Amino acid sequence: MEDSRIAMPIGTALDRFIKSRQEAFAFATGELSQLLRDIALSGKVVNRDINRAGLINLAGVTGTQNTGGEDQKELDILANIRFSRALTKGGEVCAIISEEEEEIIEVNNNSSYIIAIDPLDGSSNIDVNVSIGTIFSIYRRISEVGTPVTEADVLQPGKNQVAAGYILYGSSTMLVFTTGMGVNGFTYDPTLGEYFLSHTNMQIPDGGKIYSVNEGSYHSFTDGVKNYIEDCRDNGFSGRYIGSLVADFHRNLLKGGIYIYPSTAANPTGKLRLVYECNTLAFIAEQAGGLATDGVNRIMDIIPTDIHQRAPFFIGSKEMVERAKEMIG
Ligand code: AHM
Ligand code: MG
Repeated sequence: MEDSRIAMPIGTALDRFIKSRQEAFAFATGELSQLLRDIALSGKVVNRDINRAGLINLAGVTGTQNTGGEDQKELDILANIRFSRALTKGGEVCAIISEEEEEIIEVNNNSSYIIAIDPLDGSSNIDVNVSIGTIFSIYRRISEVGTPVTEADVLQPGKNQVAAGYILYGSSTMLVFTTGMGVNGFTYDPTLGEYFLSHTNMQIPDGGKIYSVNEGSYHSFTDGVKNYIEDCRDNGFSGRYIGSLVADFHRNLLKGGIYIYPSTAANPTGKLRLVYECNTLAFIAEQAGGLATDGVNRIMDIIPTDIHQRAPFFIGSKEMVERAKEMIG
């Protein structure tokens, strides 16, 4: 089998990259490749919506709330529709778990994959022109193809992911993903309507000088978390917090750093969702040489009991996450 970690040249088009990876798998049926293509295409559509949001009255709140009781924005709902429609029509998944839907959406029982997705993360930044993202995880079903999806299919630990990625709608739009053979990043060229490989085999530095946490909640952190933040300050690290998980994570991936969303008074079990936020980024972080923990357990070892459950989250450069775990433990 070809070593598919061999870097492809910068500028390789996404489609070509996916095809070459598919050929490296003896068992590949092409379903996963098509699924990645569907996600990439929906990302283009959402990117277009975001770019025009201020012009077409898409930036406001809808008056409705999502599964976690958070206000939904027009774009949250639109992005959910865009991805759900493409994934349903594409037919490569048997079920969709979405942050915007209370229940699992059952799609095509003859498909092998399950997708968990936060269609548009960083809601508070949607209407102020700040970076936001899409986060997705893909699992292979455990139950037999052709039968209804089971609880065991949708409550798999993160270590079972076969692919995971995010789209960052930032100063440029990027798709970053892993299929368990390293992490690669593709930059979207809007003039050509195509993603091109721009970051090959991404590695997060072992150490870093950036810590990302909402310090407004400092008073409700545990002493251990407070001590770790003090430690970052004593070391002269920079505080950088956008408030969009994908954007904060992406910066730390490139530069080295730690992102923290611990338990708080408002969110006693953390705010971020295990299945379609924490696990996704944990897979990417580990593939890039980093770590992700809830403070005690490796994120990807946790067996979910609910598709929307939350977890405290510490993710980023290996040495920083290890130090944080040591100090909060
Ligand atoms: P969302 O899924 O409702 O957008 O919430 C997740 C977001 C993350 O992107 C971000 O890191 C975090 O919530 C910010 O929360 P806070 O405003 O409490 O700091
Ligand atoms: Mg979210």
